Amino acid sequence: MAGCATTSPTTPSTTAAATAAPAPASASGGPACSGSGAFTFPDPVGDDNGPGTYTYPTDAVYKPGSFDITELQVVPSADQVEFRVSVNGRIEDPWDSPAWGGNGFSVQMVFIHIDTDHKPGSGVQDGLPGTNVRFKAEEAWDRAVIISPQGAIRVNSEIEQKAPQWKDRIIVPRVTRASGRTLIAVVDTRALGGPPQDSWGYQVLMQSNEGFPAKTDLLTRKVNEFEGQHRFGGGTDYDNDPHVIDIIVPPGGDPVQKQHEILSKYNKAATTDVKPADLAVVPMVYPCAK
Ligand SMILES: [Ca+2]
Ligand SMILES: [Ca+2]
Ligand SMILES: [Ca+2]
Repeated sequence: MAGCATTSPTTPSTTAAATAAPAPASASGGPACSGSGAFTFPDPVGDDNGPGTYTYPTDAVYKPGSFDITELQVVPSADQVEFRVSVNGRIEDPWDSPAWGGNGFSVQMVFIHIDTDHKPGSGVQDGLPGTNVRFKAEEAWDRAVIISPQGAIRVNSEIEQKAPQWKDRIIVPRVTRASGRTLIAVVDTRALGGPPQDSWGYQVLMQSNEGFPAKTDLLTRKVNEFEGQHRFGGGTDYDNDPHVIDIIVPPGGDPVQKQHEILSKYNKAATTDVKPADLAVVPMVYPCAK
């Protein structure tokens, strides 16, 4: 059942023989697709500032590059899919995640929203709680994978409290771990409703793991007007600004400029009773669609 994955004590069965070799990003800097839904999609370095203004929290654990997506890889094999999100810095565990049943890292958290049918009105337009973004009707997400350092019991409890209406769409990976600069989630293919297709769309929302989130936020860290010890800065003190630090954008044009434009389009005047229409609309990226 999609919402109730438990952490497996075994290591992921991802041997070179069992896993399709991911293609490297293409020389042009665009997506590299190797068929059967496998791909590598690049994101530039240095755009870990949301709409262009966001700054990291001041505490020393938030090291430069920690929230800067450099690449998304989707690697399908027989009965599971690996989602690999790389950042521009070695992933560390300053909060000692084993002490709280965690997954070997501390400050990052990623929500991967996936559009599996590209049909208007099919899926969910709201981003996961705490992201303050939404999707177009024709790009509504059908599955979301949470890559959190928190253990599966905690993540499932948060989903139950904050997004129960989507719990069958939200996937807590069978295994979540970090290796070098890469966050890795291993998901059962059946939790995705079937193997990844070249027609699928993805959006990677980079967030930060907040162990003490607000009651409307699914383990997300807030962005305020001014940065604080554990708050991002450069946004607003309300829930109208996108609470995402880096995203991926469709190929073509300057990806940094594109991201800044996308994440700047929200209603700054909406400070109370924020409506979906006030929020920034983030695009799905269809790396291998024909
Ligand atoms: Ca980036
Ligand atoms: Ca959809
Ligand atoms: Ca980006």
